[in-house]
Amino acid sequence: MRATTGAKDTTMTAAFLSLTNPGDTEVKLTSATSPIAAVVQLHEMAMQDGKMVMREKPGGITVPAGSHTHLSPGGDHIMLMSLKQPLKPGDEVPLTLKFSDNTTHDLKVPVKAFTEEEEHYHPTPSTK
Ligand SMILES: [Cu+2]
Repeated sequence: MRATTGAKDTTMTAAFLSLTNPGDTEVKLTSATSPIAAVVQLHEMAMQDGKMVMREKPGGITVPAGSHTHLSPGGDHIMLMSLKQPLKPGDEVPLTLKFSDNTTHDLKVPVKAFTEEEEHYHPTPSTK
C-alpha cells in the first residue's frame, strides 16, 4: 500500500498485491474493506476519450483457475478513499478481501513509499 506522507492528496491511496488462485475454478475479488478508509473500491485503468483514467471495475477482479492476477500501478488496484489517518512507510494496514466463492481473507498490508507511478492513480493528475 502506498504511503500518503508527502503525497499531494493524503485522503486516498491504493493497494497493489498479487492474488493466487490454486483452485480449478475462476474466483473473483468482489470487495475489500479496511478500518482506515471510509470507502474502498476495486479499480481498473481504462482508455476514455483518448486518455487513461481509473474507474470502478464492474464485477470485481478475476483470478483465473490455477493462476494469479497482479494488482499494480497502471492496472487493477484496490483504492482506499476518505482515509481516517495518514499512512507512513513501515505502517501495517488491515485489509479484508472478499471473494466470489464466499471466502474472506484478512491481510496486514505493509505501507511503502513509492512515487514514480503517482500520476496513474490520481483521478485528476496535475500537469508538471
Ligand atoms: Cu483507483
